[in-house]
Amino acid sequence: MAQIIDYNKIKEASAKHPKLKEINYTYGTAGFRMKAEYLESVIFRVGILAGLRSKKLNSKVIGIMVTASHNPEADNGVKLVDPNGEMLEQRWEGYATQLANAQSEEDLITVIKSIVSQNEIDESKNAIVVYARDTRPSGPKLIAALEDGIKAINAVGENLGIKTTPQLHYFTNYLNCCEKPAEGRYEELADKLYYEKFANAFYKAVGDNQRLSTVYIDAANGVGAPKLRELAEWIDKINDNIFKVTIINDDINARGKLNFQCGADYVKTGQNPPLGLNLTCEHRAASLDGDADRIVFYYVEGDGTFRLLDGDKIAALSAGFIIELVKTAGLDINVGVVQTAYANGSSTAYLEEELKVPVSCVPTGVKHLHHKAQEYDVGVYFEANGHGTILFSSEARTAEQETAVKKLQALSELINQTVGDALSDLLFVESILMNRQWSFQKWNSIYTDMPNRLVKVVVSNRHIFKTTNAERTLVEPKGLQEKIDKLVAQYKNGRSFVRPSGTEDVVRVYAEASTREDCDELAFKVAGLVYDEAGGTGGRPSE
Ligand code: G16
Repeated sequence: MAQIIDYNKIKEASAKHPKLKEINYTYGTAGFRMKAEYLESVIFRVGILAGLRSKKLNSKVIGIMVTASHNPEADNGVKLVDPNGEMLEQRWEGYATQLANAQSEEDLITVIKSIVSQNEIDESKNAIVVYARDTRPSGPKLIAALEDGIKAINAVGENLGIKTTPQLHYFTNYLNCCEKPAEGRYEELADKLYYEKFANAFYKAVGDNQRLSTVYIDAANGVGAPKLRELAEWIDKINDNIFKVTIINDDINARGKLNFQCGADYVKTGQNPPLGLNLTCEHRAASLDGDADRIVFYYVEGDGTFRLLDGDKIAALSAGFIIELVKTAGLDINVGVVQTAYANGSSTAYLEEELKVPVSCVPTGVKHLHHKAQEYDVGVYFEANGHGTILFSSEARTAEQETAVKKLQALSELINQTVGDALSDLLFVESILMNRQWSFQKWNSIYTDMPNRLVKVVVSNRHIFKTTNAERTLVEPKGLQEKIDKLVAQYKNGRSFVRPSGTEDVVRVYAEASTREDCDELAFKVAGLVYDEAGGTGGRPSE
């Protein structure tokens, strides 16, 4: 039966999820994200948008993830996923914003009609949407609003229940490129197919190499905890002596614990271990974020010094291993790395000077890194915060002969190529370390991080900050960049930049310099400039 658009039905359904007058919604770094109580109308409308996109793309399946990832538990958000498992095409982000900000029901219909006509959408095409959520308490209510939106546009919706963001990306792509599952509920199938694929790929990638010690995983009290536990059980079923994991911060039911003093963002920003982990120098540990798309690794030295193995170190480890395999196999394929302004200066120098690999810098947000990485046969991309993956072009995937090529193929199967995925990244890193028989200490020694610091500044309006040059230069407020430059010039190897967050209501300040003292001083001086310039509303940033 044709799923023709019924505009009256949309109007009626929308009246149950009215837009809050005072809010102007913006599609940020990874979709809409804010306090959960402001999101009902937005999520209803995202259901409509996904239906339109599916119709536009000839009934391909569109994915929707309700999550606020690393943000506090009270926030929520929504990410849209295109049929190939990648983030929503950027042109459509504009439509998402228009829909979210349409004030009345009439305005909403006008926007929908204009999207239909601008894109020559055949209204009679079927539409199908799969959706999932993380463990946030606000999730069920927002999913109900989403379902109303999906029904209002007469699309078919498949609820996948609680999933990690990368599982949703993976399954969306799977449904569009592989044979549709003949039977079984999508909710269970999405888990099974994911575990089966990555467990088997891990087994293949580690070969006969001796397994390493247990890795302790801080799951941020989020969805990564149950999913990693199940994935580890699948690996055990294949071979119970290749992967040992102990999961901590796995309480997904208690209120207030999600991302609280734990998780990848907390560890990366504070450069400290999470709550609940008694880290000694024997431990290898890692932290996921709230929707398990980021991972950072770490350990402590004998003298208690904390050592972070962040996204930059993951990129360096991966690129180094891949380049070696490519050389051994005598393959003529180009490997490149994509970073953002947050990449540690030492990591860029290591990649360019030691590994001799081309490095590009793009704005924050995996959507930007992903597109750039597609320009290489093998494109390695990781944000310093631990969000990233590796893209293998089909040329690299089908090359045959020799162990190195087989290993490359195994690696290409082990990484979730739709999006950064903490669980697949964990197995990927572990397999390289096993192949190399490297400790975390050895991995860390490939280069020494420049002391660096991230500071969040709360201001009354972060949108006055505009950047250029892959976010490394401020264009507005006028004159502020010159003041920052003057400060930076006073520090050896000083570097600092300022940008508005696209996921939190803050301005982010990054600084690095030759010494810890210089770096901290620079970071807080720049943060002070931002605070003064933009009428800071929180406390003045200080150590
Ligand atoms: C999201 C994006 C990342 C980005 C991060 C922080 O991560 O997917 O690419 O680095 O937000 O962005 P911003 O600095 O603009 O707040 P996640 O894990 O929160 O979805």
